[in-house]
Amino acid sequence: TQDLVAKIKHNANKALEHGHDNALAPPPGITADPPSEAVTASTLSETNISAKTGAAAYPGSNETIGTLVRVRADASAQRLTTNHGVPIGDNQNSLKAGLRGPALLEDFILREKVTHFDHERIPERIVHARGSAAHGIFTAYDELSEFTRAAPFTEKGKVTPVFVRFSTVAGERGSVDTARDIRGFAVKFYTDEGNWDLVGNNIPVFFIQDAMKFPDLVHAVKPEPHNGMPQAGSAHDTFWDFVSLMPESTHTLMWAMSDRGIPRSYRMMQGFGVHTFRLVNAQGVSHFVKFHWKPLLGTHSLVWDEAAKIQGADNDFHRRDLWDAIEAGEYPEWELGLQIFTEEQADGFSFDVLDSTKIVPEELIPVRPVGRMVLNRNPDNFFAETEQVAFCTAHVVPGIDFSNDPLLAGRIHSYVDTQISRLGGPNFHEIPINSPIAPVHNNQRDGMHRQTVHRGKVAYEPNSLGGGCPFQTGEMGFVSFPQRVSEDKVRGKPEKFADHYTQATLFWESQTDWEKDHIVGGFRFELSKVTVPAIRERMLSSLVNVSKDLAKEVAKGLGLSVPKAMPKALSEKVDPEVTQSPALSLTALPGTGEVRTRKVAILLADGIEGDSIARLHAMLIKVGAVPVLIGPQLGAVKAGNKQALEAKATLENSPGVLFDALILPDGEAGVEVLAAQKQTNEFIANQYNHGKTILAIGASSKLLVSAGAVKSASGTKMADGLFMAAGKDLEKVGASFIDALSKHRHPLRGGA
Ligand code: HDE
Repeated sequence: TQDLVAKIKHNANKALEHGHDNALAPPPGITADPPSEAVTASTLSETNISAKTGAAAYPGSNETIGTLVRVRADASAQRLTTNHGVPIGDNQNSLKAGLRGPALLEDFILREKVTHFDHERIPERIVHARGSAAHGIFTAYDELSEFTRAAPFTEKGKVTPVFVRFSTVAGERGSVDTARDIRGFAVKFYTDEGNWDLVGNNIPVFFIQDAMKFPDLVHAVKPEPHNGMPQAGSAHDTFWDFVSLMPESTHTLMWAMSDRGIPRSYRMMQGFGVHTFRLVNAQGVSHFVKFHWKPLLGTHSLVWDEAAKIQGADNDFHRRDLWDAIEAGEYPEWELGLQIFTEEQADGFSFDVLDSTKIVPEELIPVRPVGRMVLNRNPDNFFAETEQVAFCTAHVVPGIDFSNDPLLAGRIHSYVDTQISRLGGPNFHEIPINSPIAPVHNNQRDGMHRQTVHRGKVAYEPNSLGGGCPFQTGEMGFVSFPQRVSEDKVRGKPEKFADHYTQATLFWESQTDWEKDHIVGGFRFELSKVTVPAIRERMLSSLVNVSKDLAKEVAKGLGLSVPKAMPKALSEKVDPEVTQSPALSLTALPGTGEVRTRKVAILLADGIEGDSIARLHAMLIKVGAVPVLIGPQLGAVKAGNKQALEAKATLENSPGVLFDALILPDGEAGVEVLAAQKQTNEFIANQYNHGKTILAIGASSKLLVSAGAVKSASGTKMADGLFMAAGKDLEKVGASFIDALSKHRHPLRGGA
């Protein structure tokens, strides 16, 4: 067969389609093998062999490329053709009967081009339409055979390729990145026992308990149907009408109104599987499990004023951030942690683990780290990969199984179903980004756009003509966990599902004061946009059950007095295991404390003192931060130092909200120029009010005064994260600046 593969490897013409020979090779100096020729030449489902798992990827790439290589195209040095390979002589003019005559129906080149164009959009996702994705690898810390036989965990150090898509929920495909919303965190593991999709969110709980309510929830949060407003936002009547009538959503509302709803970056969010799943080991023993992704960069957020302003400054803020980091070789990384517990333990909890509006507090079941995920390659093509990737909760592998969470049950159906209309038919598994690296063999046939060329006449089972193949694997394959069931068929909910407030209160009580302020701010903003007073009041009466303080503060912003508490569905008092969980505060999630990839704005103008800027610039580069030189205009500035400083961005095109920190230069003349720019004050004031780290060297301290950040240029009492320095102690102040930058934000200052 090797000979045969070599012979049929390429139709000579087809080979050209796949680009230059070296398009398939790893970058120079990298020793890892590129995908084998057998893989390149194979049909999609027959020889996408699992040899591609288990090996480390070379930097900037990873082994999933194997399934994609077949379809990668590179047009450089190629001739222009129709879709059927016919060379095109003229791509500028349609075919006409005479230069001023009518266009001809015969013009198959024009018609093919326009027809294809007419059909190049597909339906966007019903929810999570706006997203960004990247390739990467997951590496297991250890084998986990005690709990599961799932392929990624069978060996210490085992590498499994992944493709991960992050998203907002409510907005349409072209909507803003920094809306207040839940974020999707969907991971496709290409395991050697088939694809496993862990389709999670950045918040560990959900608005509803039963899939039956999902279409209602989504209809309520999406733009209102009569006028199509608002885009990518929950601050409107229908959303709050619905959730105020659904007290089970209160816990998730607390998270969504907190800073978790406005992450700084996809790279700085946690991910959660949300539902309770099962791990099943080779002996068939099952444990319950909750999945947690924890970013090494820490979990960090924006503040609302900043998020709203970023929407104007850069619609693609999160997409760009993820893309740029990966292009720069700053691969984002998460640790996967598991909360593993038995059914007996679950039975003893004060809440029901089948209820997706509840967490399992880490005080009860600690999170056990089991592996790490690194995203190390951007997609080649947004549509082919990020848009066409189809995540489905039904995609589990042997060793992973479902619990009876009724929300999960609906999802197992919904995702496969929606792909059929979104991607145009039942063969979406053959789209390269979705195709497993494990071989696919079954008797399913045909359908729209079938690509696999099945050989032989047998497409049924049992058969003798095909030697009984493909054969069942019995115990070796996926076996559903045989949970005993013996109850009446009913529509209803278990008792503990009726407790809608205990964990909302737990979340509130676990926040620091500034986090509580932000939650109040979130509720105030959203509810003040609601036009129907009765909805505001109803929501407030629900919040009284979470915390009287919360309700009181929100009421103030709405000009209301605190109403009576909404009657609870569960009358008896719940006795929770914990009333505070420090792990629920963002302050518990600083990450490694590095400042890598943090963007630091440095303002420049002719006449600044360049040497101190050059020294700070070098210090920032050394620790992996990203200094960005910003001037009144692009290009070199006169700064008195040997090495020219060059502004790469302008005050006009890059407002302060796009940066994590700010450095203002010394030099009277330059500071005067900056002071005269109309954007400077706002740049600094936003940085100050949003709690960013700021360093003003020498003369520029007066810019801080005019922006309202300090009272006097000689002031000694400085707010958190605010530094003024003379040129001489620069190294020391630079180090303090970097340390302050690693705190992400100084929330006790200004409006932050
Ligand atoms: Fe989804 N969800 N969902 N969801 N969801 C979709 O599938 C659905 C839920 C999540 O990047 C859709 O391919 C139902 C919880 C993510 O492509 C759809 C219910 C969680 C993504 C769908 C839920 C999620 C989706 C739309 C309640 C967190 C984006 C397009 C029963 C654990 C995946 C699509 C990507 C997407 C249905 C609730 C996460 C319609 C019916 C809970 C991250 O099938």
